[in-house]
Amino acid sequence: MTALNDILGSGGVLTDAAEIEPYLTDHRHLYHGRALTVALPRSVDQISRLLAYCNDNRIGVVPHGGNTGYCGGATPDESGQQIVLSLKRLNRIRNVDPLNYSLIVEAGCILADVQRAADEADRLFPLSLGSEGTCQIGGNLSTNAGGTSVLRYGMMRELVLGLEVVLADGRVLSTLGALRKDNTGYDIKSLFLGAEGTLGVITAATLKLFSKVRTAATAFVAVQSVQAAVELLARLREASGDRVSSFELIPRIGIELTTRHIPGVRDPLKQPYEWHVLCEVTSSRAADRLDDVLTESLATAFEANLVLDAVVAQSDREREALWKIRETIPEAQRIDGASLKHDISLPVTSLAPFVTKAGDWIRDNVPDGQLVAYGHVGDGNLHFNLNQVAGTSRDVFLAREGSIKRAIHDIVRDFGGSFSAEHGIGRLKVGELERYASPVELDLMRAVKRTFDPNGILNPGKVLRS
Ligand code: 2HG
Ligand code: ZN
Repeated sequence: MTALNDILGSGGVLTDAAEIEPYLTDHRHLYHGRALTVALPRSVDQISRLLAYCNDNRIGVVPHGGNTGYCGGATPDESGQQIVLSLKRLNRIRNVDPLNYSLIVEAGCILADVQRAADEADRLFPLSLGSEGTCQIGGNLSTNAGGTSVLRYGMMRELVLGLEVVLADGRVLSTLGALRKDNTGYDIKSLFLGAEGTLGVITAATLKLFSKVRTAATAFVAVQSVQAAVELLARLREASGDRVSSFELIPRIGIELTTRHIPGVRDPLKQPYEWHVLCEVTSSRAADRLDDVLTESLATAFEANLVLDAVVAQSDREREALWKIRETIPEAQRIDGASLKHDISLPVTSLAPFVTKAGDWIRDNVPDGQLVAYGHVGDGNLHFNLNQVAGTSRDVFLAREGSIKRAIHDIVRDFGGSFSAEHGIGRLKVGELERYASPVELDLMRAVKRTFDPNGILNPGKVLRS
């Protein structure tokens, strides 16, 4: 402890059990660990010295951001021998360069603060997630976060120009240069994105900015089927000149859950439908008539029997009300009872047959589970979740998690999809990675891990078994 105090200075090491407690449980309360201590460094140099010390003494280090992850990636194990490394004090915006369309931020910056900094410079940082008021950029980078504007701007990986990373032995790798072109050998930085702190600790990043959105058109649309949603997206992309920024699937049950549990949510359509999409088209040109583009596309899709009904938001208030339905589905699911989550992705062409096949399997095999399939249909990413049916046993439902997950993920694999689209691996999906990644991929991943972290001190047991 003396060594840690020397490195981190006064207030840099938490010792009080009550202060440490919030760092020991993940967002979904799947895991509860113990920790030697929580380190709160204020500088890259302190992190560098801390990691060198931990590497020499074989102490596991668990990087910790806003703790909003879904897979337990930021929670220490039960040994009580690991140090939680909170990045929250590294939260400076180092530079904003509107002409280069870039900014440099530290890992502990809250995503919403980064969005605000971009906005103040008349630019857009487009990553957008339900947890944006709490999650930190370091976590977004380390989990390669997705969200609701991936369709237009890509996942976090695609928004990065450079990184600053502290390696396991304390050396600092800095590639913060704001270059859009840099073909100088292997793209080392890309390995840290989505690595969940198992290869190094990201301390800062140079991120891409875009032109600020000046006009948006948003519609809530009842569609004939999941296939109709996919076809509508293709039409809308073409009609809008590829300016669709969000295209989210919402099932009937999503509306029922949110109207039941979230104050102020109501179904914007006059009668109930089975499937809906919330879609948004945006432009940096204030004069663009996006409402017209959207309305015309919806009208022709109505004639083609893809669309059954629709409302187009007429004000910011109406737009926010439509988004609230989508954004509060996870919260409504949580309030409603136990749920099983499957963050899956497929080529959009396979979505409809997958939903039919996996939906049939659930109907036939999980009588106490209700399918709640929603999400980023434009990216081929569905949150193919199950909620416990009211009046059934929570324990009996949750006890079947393993076999249900296996069956659904096997169907996903048969359709050429992924068992983790945007939530990562963490501790939760280590077994899934072992099952679904090819032996070649696993060999390479293990070799990379050995090279970057030969003593296995970086987030042990996450992504790969330690
Ligand atoms: C979302 O898209 C999040 O709302 C959470 O990724 C999904 O709770 C979930 O399953
Ligand atoms: Zn999502």
